[in-house]
Amino acid sequence: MANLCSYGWNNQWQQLKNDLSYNELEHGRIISTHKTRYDVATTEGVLSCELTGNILYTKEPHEYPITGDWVVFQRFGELGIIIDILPRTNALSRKKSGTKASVQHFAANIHKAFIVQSCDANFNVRRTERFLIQIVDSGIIPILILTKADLGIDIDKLKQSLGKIGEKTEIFVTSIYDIESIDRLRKIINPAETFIFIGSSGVGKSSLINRLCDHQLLETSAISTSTGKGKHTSTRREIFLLESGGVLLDTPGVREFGLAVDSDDTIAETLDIDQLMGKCKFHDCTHTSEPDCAVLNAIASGDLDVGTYNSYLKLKREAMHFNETTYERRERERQFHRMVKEVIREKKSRDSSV
Ligand SMILES: Nc1nc2c(ncn2[C@@H]2O[C@H](COP(=O)(O)OP(=O)(O)OP(=O)(O)O)[C@@H](O)[C@H]2O)c(=O)[nH]1
Ligand SMILES: [Mg+2]
Ligand SMILES: [Zn+2]
Repeated sequence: MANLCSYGWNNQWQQLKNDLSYNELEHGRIISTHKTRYDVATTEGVLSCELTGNILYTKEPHEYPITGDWVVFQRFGELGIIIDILPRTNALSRKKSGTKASVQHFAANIHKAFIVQSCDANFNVRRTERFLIQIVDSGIIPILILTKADLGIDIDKLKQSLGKIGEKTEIFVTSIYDIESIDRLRKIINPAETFIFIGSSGVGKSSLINRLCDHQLLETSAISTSTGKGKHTSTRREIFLLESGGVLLDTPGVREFGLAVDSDDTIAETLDIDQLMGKCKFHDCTHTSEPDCAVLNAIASGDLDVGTYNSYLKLKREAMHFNETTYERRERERQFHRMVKEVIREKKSRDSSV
């Protein structure tokens, strides 16, 4: 019987489960999601689960379980039915690509996020900022990892180019060919904490996880009753366990981000220009053309990097656009619900007058 504490189950989760009166149900953690099926780590290995009709018909698809969620389920032979999702401590989200802005959550209940970039052409300060803002805004602690240090690139120069964000965030330099660099990283992965690896395709996220896992649980998903073939399928695992107890997430959702933040405060704070902003002459200064703008003055005097400033304007525009479209969508939904209620009311009054 596997101990779910290694997946991060603890007294707080147990308490939450009790408070919601789910004592009769089993619990488990989502280790990967498929279209209509979820692989759940349970006390008896990985169980293939589906959603109860209640979730399917009362929740929106963006409220369905995601990797990292703790769920309660009922077992029916080789299949589980997910009854509910325990309230998340946090979730990482991104803006769904396409014209309409809508948030897509892709990983839940995370303590720390590793922003992974390789020491080659992939390294990009602006991308680092984008990842950093989304992570901080989600209430997750960020850590920077520079991989492929063996490629012979000037690491100090790379670190310098990160400017203020490099000073504020812990940075690890790794190579899969340098065991000590992996050991240093392993030391900060605490037992029972959940870590997510974020970064573009090819930067070495999976390679790092492979090196960090001294021991990997080999499990196969349950026999598929939905296809009736009774065949073992291998699990596309997105959660990995370290022997020391750390839980590592490697999900495909993390490769590109569209900014999905509610206010631009996190953007200014992360880019370290929030204090400057407080010194502008006008309290509603847009920092673009106003006289006595502390931000523009700092650029002129060389105290603020113009690249950081441009990044701030761009990300702020993106966040603003995201919020407008989210607002419009919510408004449309509200109007639709109002209309439905009206129709029901009219029908009821017609029925009662017959
Ligand atoms: N030289 C060098 N190559 C590395 C290192 N780490 C990973 N690689 C190589 O980089 C390539 C991509 O590594 P992956 O671990 O698959 O990258 P990933 O970030 O998981 O990519 P996706 O799963 O597509 O998001 C592979 O060919 C690795 O062998 C490293 O430290 N040094
Ligand atoms: Mg990978
Ligand atoms: Zn200003």
